[in-house]
Amino acid sequence: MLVTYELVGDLGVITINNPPVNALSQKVRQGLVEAIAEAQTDNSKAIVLICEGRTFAAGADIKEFGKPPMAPSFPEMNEAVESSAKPVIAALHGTALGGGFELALSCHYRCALKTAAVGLPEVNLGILPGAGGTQRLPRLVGVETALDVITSGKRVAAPKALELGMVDRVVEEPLQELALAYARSLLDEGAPLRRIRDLEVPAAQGSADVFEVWRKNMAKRRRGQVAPQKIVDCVEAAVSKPFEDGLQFERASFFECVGSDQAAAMRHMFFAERKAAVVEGLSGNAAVKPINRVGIIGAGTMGGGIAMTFANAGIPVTLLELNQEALDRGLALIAKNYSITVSKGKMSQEAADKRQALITGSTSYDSLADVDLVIEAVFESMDVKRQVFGELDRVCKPGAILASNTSYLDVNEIAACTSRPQDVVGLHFFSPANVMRLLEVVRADATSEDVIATSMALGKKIAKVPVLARVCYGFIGNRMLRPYAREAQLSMIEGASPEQIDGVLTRFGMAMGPLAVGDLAGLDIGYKARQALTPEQKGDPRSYCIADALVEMGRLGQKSGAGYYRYDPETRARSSDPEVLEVIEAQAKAHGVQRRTMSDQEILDRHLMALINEGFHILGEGIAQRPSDIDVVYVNGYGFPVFRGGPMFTASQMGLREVYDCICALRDKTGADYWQPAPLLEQLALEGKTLDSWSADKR
Ligand code: T1G
Repeated sequence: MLVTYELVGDLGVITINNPPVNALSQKVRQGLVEAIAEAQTDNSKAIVLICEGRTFAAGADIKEFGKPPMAPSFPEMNEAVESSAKPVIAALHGTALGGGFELALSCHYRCALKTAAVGLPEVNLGILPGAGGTQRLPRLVGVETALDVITSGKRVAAPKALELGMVDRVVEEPLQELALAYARSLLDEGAPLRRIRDLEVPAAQGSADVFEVWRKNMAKRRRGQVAPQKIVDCVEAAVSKPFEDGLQFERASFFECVGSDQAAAMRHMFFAERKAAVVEGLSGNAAVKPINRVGIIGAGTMGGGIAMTFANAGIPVTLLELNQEALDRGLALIAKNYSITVSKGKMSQEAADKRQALITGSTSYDSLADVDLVIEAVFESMDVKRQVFGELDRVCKPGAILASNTSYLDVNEIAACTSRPQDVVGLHFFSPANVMRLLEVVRADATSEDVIATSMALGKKIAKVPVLARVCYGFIGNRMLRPYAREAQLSMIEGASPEQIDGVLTRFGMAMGPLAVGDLAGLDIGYKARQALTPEQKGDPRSYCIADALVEMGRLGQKSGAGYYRYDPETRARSSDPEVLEVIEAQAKAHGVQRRTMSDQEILDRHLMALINEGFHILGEGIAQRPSDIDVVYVNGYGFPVFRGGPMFTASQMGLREVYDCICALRDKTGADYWQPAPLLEQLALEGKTLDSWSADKR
């Protein structure tokens, strides 16, 4: 029974029990409508609506999307609840999200456990609340708060929700008992049957201007996404239309979104992120080791960010540097980062102090003797890493996990520097490490199953999205970045400007264009890395000569005020620089390249196909476990637009045959070896197969 109804004294209790997250599937909606009807007929005076298991309803059953709507619909269910002649009181625990919170909004009162959170995260699925959320929430909390909550999709903790009016009471455990007591007190007070649909939207805030401001705000913060704009339209309708009309407007907007490509892509990402945590082929007895204390070597930007990540998750850290001065600098940087967060009002001083106190500095390896995990974040040089891992092997207790944050180096070689290669793993964080969600977990040949299982579980615990990779140059993300960066360089020398290239890719939805990213990271980094390579490893000189020339002119990117662009020293505002065009033209001449007009479509094809083709190499070689893992890496670590679902999803949407033909055309046009289609792509395209069918066959 997914929904049950019982009488407790003179109060009715409706209980939903649909594990794991009480999603409101058709059967649950049906059960709920029947239970409400039954409660009207007995001598109950009020009805408490509660859920079993770990959470109140987490929303619609996402697996039902894309199927024909099944009655009763969400609006019908909510209408039944709101129209109840007896007061219905929602009792919330865990997370009341999406359709779950909209159901709670259809109840007459809401109480919540102190630890609960509420929210309308539909925007993260490329859709909008389709069960009255955009109409009821503004009536309850006003336009501004409603817009903030719905367009951000954020979870609002119960105490804050109480402050905002999203819930009426915060209670302690046991929830059911206290919810019944709350229901009784409402009856005793003679509290009215408060139907949100009958409330007026608080007027003062509903000026036309507010909506314009939010539309512009969304165009920036959620660039390229359709749903956030429609959310603003719907909230505006809550002000301008009667409730029933607003509800219909919301419903129509919801259906426009739910069938869209953007929603399909974002749904794909939702499940992809969850699937990424699953390690294929682990034997049943892989054990997750407890990680109670972590050592981090290197207090630079990366090490400091990683230290904050653990402190934020409540795990104590020993931060190691070679000398006191470097350590002090690192600790001061962490303190500064926390104080900025506090000054923005995003964290209390108390919380910041607590986190900072979890980070202890040290200049001696011996202080790592009893940590459960060490992460090395020192300079990218095999010689340096060799030395560090030799030391770790000497001081760390048996069974400690020894991890490297390397972005490119061979983790097998690092593991071989120790007497315990089974305990060595790559944990590749992305900068700034306390902000970026992606974590590449790199398993070397000898890495034990326990260490893999522990790393993946730990990733989740520290609020990252862990993705498993095997060893190769650059793992998943940085390996794909190389051909992408190559195309940016070649497009320039062949005729495009940095502005055109970055413009095409940001219009596609990338967070930044490749050349602006280069300026941000610093052009000297790639330059230095190239110095260590043989001409053969460096590849076609046309793919780096412009970058080299700029660095040799002292144009290192943002930090020197100029790179592919010029930067205002005060505001960092970016502008075009005719000098760069001269450099490009000189390099083209020197390399015998005739520059030409390049279409935006060609630029897009070349960058996108470079990513996709490398993705197929990575899949075919078994570096990534599954196509969707590559999407998770690219969306969470490299600014690929979430509403396109990642490079592999984009390839699937285009059709593999079309992708293959596009890559073959690039090969035939350029004669370049690297445009040879990846064997796996070729095989699937020619056999008319899809990535989904390939994944299914593999299982
Ligand atoms: N539908 C179907 N399956 C879901 C689901 C859902 N809404 N939510 C979670 N799952 C599955 C998930 O795939 C996983 O499966 C398992 O449950 C546990 O999830 C009308 C249209 C609730 C905070 O966006 O945010 O309502 O991998 O690993 O870390 O306007 O799940 O075990 O097979 O994430 O404890 C809006 C989405 C829907 C909430 C729990 N709701 N869920 O986190 O577990 S749209 C959401 C979450 C909607 C209305 C609209 C989280 C969670 P498996 P988990 P968790």
